[in-house]
Amino acid sequence: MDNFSFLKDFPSSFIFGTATSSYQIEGNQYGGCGKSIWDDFAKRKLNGIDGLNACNHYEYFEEDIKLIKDLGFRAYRFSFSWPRLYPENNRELNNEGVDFYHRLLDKILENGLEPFPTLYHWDLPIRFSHIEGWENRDTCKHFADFSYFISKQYGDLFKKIATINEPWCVSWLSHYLGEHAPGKKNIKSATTTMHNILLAHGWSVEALRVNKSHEIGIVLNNQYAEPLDQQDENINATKLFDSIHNRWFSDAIFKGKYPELALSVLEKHLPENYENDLKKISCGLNWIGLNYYTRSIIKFEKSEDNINYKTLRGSLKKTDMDWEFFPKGLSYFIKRINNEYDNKIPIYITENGMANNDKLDSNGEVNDSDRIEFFNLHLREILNCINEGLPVMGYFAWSLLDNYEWAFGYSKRFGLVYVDFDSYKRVPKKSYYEFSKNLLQV
Ligand code: IFM
Repeated sequence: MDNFSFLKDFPSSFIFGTATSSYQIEGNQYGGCGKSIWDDFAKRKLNGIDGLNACNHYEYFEEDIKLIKDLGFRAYRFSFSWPRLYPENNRELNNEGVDFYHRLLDKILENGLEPFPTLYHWDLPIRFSHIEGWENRDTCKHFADFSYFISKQYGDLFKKIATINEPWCVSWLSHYLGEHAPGKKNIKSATTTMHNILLAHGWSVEALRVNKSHEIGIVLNNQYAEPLDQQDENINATKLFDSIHNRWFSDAIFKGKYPELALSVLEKHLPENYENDLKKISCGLNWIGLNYYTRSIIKFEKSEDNINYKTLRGSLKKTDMDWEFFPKGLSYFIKRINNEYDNKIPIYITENGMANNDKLDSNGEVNDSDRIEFFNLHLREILNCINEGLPVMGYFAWSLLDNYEWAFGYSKRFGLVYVDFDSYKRVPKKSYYEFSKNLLQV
C-alpha cells in the first residue's frame, strides 16, 4: 500500500509540485537582503536561531530547481521576499534582489516547471514594526504597491500568483497565541490583523489586476476540528474554533462577511467600519490554495477573552511536530470549499507534508518511510475527490528541502530532500525517489 503507483490514476492535467518560502530557505545574509520581523523575533524569542543562512538557496537555487525537475514535478511554489527586494524603504530597490528572482524564474521556466509565486509568506520588512506591522492599514497599502511592483517586474513570467500565505498564522498565531513573529498576545491586535491581512489581500488583488489579468489565489490553512466528546460545551467550543481558524477567512473571501459565531466574540475588537472593506476582500479569485496538515481535538475551557476553547492532540499516529495523521480532514475541506463556497473554483493543495526525525544512515541515505505513508494517505483522499468530480487541480508537497521551521528553527525536517545545514549538501530522501519513480513514467 505504501507506494505511489496509483499516481498514474490522476488526470494527466493534474499538477504535482513542491513548495518552499523565501525566509525558510534563501538565507538572508546573501544578496543584500534586508531584515524582517522574523530576524527580530528570532533574536528576542528563539535564542537568535534565524534565517541568516537557512539552506543558502540564494546560491544553490540552480541545484534546487534541478532537483525538482529531476523528480518529475511540474510546478514550483516559492515566495518573493519583500525585504530582499526593498531592504531599506519602499522606494529603493535592491538590484541584486531583482536580479535574483529573474534568474530564479528563468531557471524554473528553462526546466519546464510552472512557477507558482506567493507575494507574502511572513517575512515582513522590519521597518513596518515601527508602525505596528499588519495592525496598521498603511502596511496594507504598501503591500498593494509591492504587489503592483511584482506584477510589473515579473508578471510576464508566471500565470498564477497567490497573495498571502495562511492569513490565520499571520494574525491569530502571531498576535493572539504569540508563537510567531511579532509574538504578541493580544486579542485586539489579533482581530485587527485578521481583518487587515484580508484587506491587504483585497488591495493586492486590485493592484495586480491594474497591471495584468493574472490568475490570482490566496492560500488558506484549514485545520479539522473535532470535539473531545459529545457534550454541548465541547461541541460549541469546536464550532468557535472552526469559526475563528477556518471560516473567518473563507467566509470573508467567498461571501464578503465574517461568521456570526466568531463575530460574537471578536466584533468589538475589529476596526471601526470594517464592513466597508468586505466588498474589496471578496473581490473574486481565480483559484484557491488549501494547506492541510492535521486535526485538533477541542475542549471547552473558559478564557477571559471569551475564546473558550483549548486545543488538544489526539492519539492517532503523529509526526515530529506532534501533529496527528488525519487524511480525512483534507477531503473534508475540499468538499467544504466546493459545497459551501464555490463549486467551480479550481482548488490547489498548496501545502501538505510532515516533519520527520530524519537522519542519514550508514549508507548516506534517508529512509523516510513514514513520510511516504503520509503522502500516500493524503494523495489517495485527493484522488477520491477527483473521482467524485471535485475540481482539485494540483498538489504541492511541503517541502522541497529541510528548512527553517519558524519557531522550531532547524529542528523539524519537512523536506523531500535532506539538507546538511553546515555544508549545504542536499541528499534526496526515499520519499523523493518514490515520487520520481512514479511521476517520471506518467
Ligand atoms: O513551514 C510551514 C510553512 O511555512 C507554512 N505552512 C506550514 C508549514 C509547516 O509548519
